[in-house]
Amino acid sequence: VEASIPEPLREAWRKHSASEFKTKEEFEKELVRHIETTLARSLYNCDEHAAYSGTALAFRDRLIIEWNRTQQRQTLTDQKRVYYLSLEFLMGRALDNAMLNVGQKDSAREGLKDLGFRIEDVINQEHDAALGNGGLGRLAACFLDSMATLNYPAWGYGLRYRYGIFKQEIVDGYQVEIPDYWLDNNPWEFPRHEITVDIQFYGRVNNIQDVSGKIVHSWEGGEIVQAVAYDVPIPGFGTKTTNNLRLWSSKASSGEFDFQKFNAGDYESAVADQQRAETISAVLYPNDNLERGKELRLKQQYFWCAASLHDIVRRFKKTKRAWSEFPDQVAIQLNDTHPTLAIVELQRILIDLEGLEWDEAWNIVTKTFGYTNHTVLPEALEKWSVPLVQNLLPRHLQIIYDINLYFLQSVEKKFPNDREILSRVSIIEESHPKMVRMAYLAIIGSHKVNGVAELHSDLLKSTLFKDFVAIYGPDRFMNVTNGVTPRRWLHQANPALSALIAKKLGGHEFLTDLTLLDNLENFVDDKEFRAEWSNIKTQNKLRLANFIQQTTGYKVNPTSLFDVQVKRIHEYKRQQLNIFGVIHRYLTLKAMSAEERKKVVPRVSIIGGKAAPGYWMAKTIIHLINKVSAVVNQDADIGDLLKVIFIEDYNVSKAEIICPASDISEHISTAGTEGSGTSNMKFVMNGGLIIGTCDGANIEITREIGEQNIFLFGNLAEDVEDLRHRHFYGDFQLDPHLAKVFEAIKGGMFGDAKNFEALISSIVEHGDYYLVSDDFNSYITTHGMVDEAFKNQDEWLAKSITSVARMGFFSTDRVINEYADSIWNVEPLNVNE
Ligand code: GPU
Repeated sequence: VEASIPEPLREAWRKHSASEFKTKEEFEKELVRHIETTLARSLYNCDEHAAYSGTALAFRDRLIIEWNRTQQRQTLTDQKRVYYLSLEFLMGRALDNAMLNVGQKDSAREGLKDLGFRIEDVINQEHDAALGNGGLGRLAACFLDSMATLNYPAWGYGLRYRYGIFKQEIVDGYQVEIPDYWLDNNPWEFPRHEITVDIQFYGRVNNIQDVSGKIVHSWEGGEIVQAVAYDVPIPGFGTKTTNNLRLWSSKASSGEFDFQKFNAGDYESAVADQQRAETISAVLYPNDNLERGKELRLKQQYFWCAASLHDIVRRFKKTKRAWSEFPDQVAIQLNDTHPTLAIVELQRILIDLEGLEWDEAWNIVTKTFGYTNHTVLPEALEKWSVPLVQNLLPRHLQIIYDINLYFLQSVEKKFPNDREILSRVSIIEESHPKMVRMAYLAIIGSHKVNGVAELHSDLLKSTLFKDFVAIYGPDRFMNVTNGVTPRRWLHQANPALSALIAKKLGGHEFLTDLTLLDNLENFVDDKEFRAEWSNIKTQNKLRLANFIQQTTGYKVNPTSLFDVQVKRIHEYKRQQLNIFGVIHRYLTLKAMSAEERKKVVPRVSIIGGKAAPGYWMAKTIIHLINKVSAVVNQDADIGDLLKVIFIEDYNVSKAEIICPASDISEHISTAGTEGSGTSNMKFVMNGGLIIGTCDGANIEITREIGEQNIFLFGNLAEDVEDLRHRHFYGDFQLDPHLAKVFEAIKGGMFGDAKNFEALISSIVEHGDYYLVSDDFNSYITTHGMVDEAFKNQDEWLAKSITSVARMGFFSTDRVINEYADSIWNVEPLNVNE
């Protein structure tokens, strides 16, 4: 409903229109006002959490003022918008980011000090917004930051889960999952109870012939669930743009259905219906790189796609343009196949509700969508069983069949003598039950398909999507290598390094043009600069050491080499390789003489990450890490030479402490399995070196920073298939060093050996799918080179500075500009007019 105030009455509005604080004084006034009124507290009962809430509310006011202006500006200029559809947005904390992006952190620091608080303690009160599993969700969050910073008119669309990713606790070495209820007094969201969409499920399709003889499809019956919008403001860095992230929450439709039941005295069943509706947005599925085909997940996907598309179409229709202009106004990016139903839903809207012809509609659809693939792992590729889709979304299944029919007809025309290709590329897999292959549907319904790093995009073209390259030609497939936002991952996480760089480069411009970092190379030999650089790393390691002591009780020596692997626990990411390497190091140390030990570089191995609750092998790996930690850390004979730390409940805010503190970090996936990886970029940007395989973006990082600045090891992607094949036919030799590690485990050195039998037999008996044994020797040898290199601190420092200087490519600003140019065809808005 439009409720615009007529021009003659706008004077009073203009006079009293909200304005943003610009000084410490004004901030204090806002803060005290919020604490005393909004929060109903006072100076007699204002704890740190109330100080956090008040500060957040003061900044939220600022954001919403800019948010309003941005939306107004974008409506007036009426140009093409981008919609980023993602089931995950791993945002982390918002307050520090808001302070830095609007450029008022100093006002806040001083203001809070005046009122009796330390800004760091206040910031630490915030609960992470953890609506994601890992890299895919964090990438979406970095994209939002870059899109706002670059002034693109862009919206994120997601689900407002009541429970984000679970909180991980370690009990007796085992992972235990605790629900993450995070919504209580979350100041960063604005409920829009007036923005709702009714979403239909189940029911049946009636095919009716209209007067002209045309068949009209009408989807009837079933149940209705209501989607309610919650908006989260996304401030750009150093710009007026504040974009919107719209998250949908499910609730029972207020339709007559409930009332009838209620009036009939069936109160309990009315309440049960309500709860069933609310279940849709209740919980984030905690799987990373794994799809399990659960009906509720499909419901989530349709609920979110349908609500978002309805919103987008509603906005488009307000402009009164012809449908043919839709792709000139709207670009929709699919973050993996999770939102693929949006393709079908738009086609349904256009033909069933708006009366367009099939071809005209399909032309609009394919011009509108772009699809990003994030993995080649078969277990992560979504397939939905046909009976499931038939039951939940009967009309959509018909449309999918029609899309498939027309597609296969065109393939047949192109390859008339190839019968095989039709079954290979069919959207419907002819299995029992039949399955809908979502990636194929996403390719067919989009005009561009991209992978997330060069190797990954090449693998897509040469393996998974090979037939589609033959069908559509190579132009539909492209690469856009991932990045990270330097605002959060350098400026916010490592303020000292950001300040030092700014001092050297004469300002903070590098934060919005990261390629400017290359000027740092001029100072690699600058003595004072090097000393400051090294000192900052030491301070960051101290901060992490303190954190480790507070959270684990273990004392680690900050002069040791800090070796970090933090990411989701997965066999393909090979935390097992890491911990076997640690055990090998421990055994080696134990066998050394006192003289030999004097030459050893002391090391702290830090590992963190969550395992999917149903991923038993990943949980076994966590268990082993914790058992090794317990044995090694209490071994007085070894002392500081080796410490093993498992970081509990790894999340975005912990990553902000960990990334700046690493000397070396591990990105050691089996070659050809990691889409891109993005923590590799965060670590190098913070002056850490990396050890890694030739996989994902490691390859491009190497190309940028130079081979001499990275520790690469292991088999290449092109050799993996052959090695697996050979193992399968019994050609497998356990690496002798690894054999010793297994002997130690089997001998009970880390508790009951039975606990780890399956982990060992997956390698020794079952073909070593992830090539842990094949890469083991290369891995430990390369770690030996890391130790040697660390002894020469001068050279290490040069590598660190040079690497940071060459990381300009890995900003999500570059990534977003590439998407905008080659997929979305959108321009940034001029915000200075
Ligand atoms: N990724 Br599929 C996830 O985090 N979760 C998933 O379910 C899938 C992919 C990751 C890739 O594993 C990682 O290599 C990549 O850097 C990231 O997406 C962002 O593209």
